[in-house]
Amino acid sequence: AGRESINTEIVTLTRHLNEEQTKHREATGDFTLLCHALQFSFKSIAYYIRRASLINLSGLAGSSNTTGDEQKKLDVIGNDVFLAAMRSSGRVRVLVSEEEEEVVVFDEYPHARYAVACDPIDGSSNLDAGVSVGTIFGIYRLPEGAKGTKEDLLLPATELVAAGFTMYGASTQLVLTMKDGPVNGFTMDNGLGEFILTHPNMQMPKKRGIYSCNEGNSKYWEEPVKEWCESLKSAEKPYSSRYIGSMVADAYRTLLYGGIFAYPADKKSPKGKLRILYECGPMAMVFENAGGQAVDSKMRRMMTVVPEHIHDRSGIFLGSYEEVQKVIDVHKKHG
Ligand code: AHM
Ligand code: MG
Repeated sequence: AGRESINTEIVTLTRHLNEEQTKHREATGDFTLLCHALQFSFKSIAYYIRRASLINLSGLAGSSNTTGDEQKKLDVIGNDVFLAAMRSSGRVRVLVSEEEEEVVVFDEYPHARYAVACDPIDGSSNLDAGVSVGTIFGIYRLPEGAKGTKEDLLLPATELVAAGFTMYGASTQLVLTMKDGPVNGFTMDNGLGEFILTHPNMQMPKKRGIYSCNEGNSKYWEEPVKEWCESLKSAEKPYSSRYIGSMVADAYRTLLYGGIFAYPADKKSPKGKLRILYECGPMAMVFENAGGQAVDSKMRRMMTVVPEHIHDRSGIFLGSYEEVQKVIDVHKKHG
């Protein structure tokens, strides 16, 4: 009696990764090491995001800018942190970042076996308002003899060995999935400094009346998209509309509650807005592995779409299986 009930059998991300590694007898530990470096970059970015609002709002802690240097924007910090972590892991050969025009090649590690695509801080236009932002990432295993060029990354998401995202919100949430594996959700415990497995084997609801898109673009939408959206609003029980404008936050809510997130290609942006390699592809893998669907504006399975260039964009619909099916059905009807 009088004993506090403290759970001492928690599964940290580190433990989870170790357990995964021992399941695969052929595993060399390279992938696990890469994930540890990823984990560190998420912790750092979370930390800098928290600190940045202090520095900017009240000029506290480390803001002394006597040299007149402009404070490094968080986008740049996020990118630098991510790149440094990936480089120092020694396991990454090539990397694509939203913040880098060209592919980044780590020539100091010619035998590294992985390629990484990422958006270090997605939704950064929301940062000053304290709205959640996130990091999206996808990891590919390089084939034997890969030369370490951008071609190594011009792959469909079906080739991903792992993908996921971290959301920097009221708490920091990490969602991680491996090829054909379950989707696991971790919550950062700031006291312990560890990601704790809080959402094992995430399965999203098959349907839910919530839609999430920038309806301000609707005048540019193609006919099937307009019809689909109208049908949600005129349903017997009309859908709720939720749009944060930060993909990771909108996607995380959709994953938990169900519904659909859409950023269609339209007459103004015929190729869509979101990027295939580090926004659409990894998200599609997470959603499919959680029992949902993801398609592009041509109603192709998102995971099969191959980018021609590293920063190529695509329209996307992702969410609960039945909600995405509705979009597909309306498009079929239009032929
Ligand atoms: P970014 O990579 O420049 O941050 O843009 C991507 C963001 C997504 O997070 C979000 O889904 C979308 O842009 C919102 O776009 P819009 O403001 O056009 O609705
Ligand atoms: Mg982005």
